[in-house]
Amino acid sequence: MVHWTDEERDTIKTLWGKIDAEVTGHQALTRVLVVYPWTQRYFSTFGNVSNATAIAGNPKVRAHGKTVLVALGDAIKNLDNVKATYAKLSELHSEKLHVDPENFRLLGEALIIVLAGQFGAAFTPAVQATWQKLLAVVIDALSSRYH
Ligand code: HEG
Repeated sequence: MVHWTDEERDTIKTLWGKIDAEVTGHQALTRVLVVYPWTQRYFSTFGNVSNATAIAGNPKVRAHGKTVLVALGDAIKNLDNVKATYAKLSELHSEKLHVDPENFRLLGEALIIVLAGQFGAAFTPAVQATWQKLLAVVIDALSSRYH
């Protein structure tokens, strides 16, 4: 089981308290779709996601970015139990949505870049390290029901 120090818990919760789920989720998902264009195929029901301008202005991308960040908040509320928290969500991505789990890693990297941009110097190497650990745990949990 993952061990979290008090400092790590504090680092995660402090930054989370400053994050706007809609803005940050939208920015992160937009980056995934623009930087890794093959991911666009998962969102064929979202209308036009074929170029950077369309993606940035697509209300479904915005709404889904928020959904993803709200789900990240569920992990943050359940740091000692992320795998169980995400069991159903992992099953959904595996069995219904057929999302290649490599894409979870891409979203994590996009989110780190967005947070670095938003928080600048406050997103220190130590803060980044803790958030990378959080995302590794999230990615592992979301990948757990793939077989
Ligand atoms: Mg996924 C649906 C969370 C990465 C593609 N994603 C969802 C839903 C949640 C979620 C909460 C709604 C589930 C429901 O309707 O019950 N997604 C989630 C997290 C992460 C993630 C927490 C990573 C941290 N998702 C992800 C990635 C892709 C993807 C990287 C594809 C590149 N998700 C995806 C699609 C749907 C969801 C296609 C269905 C969207 C829809 O039809 O509205």
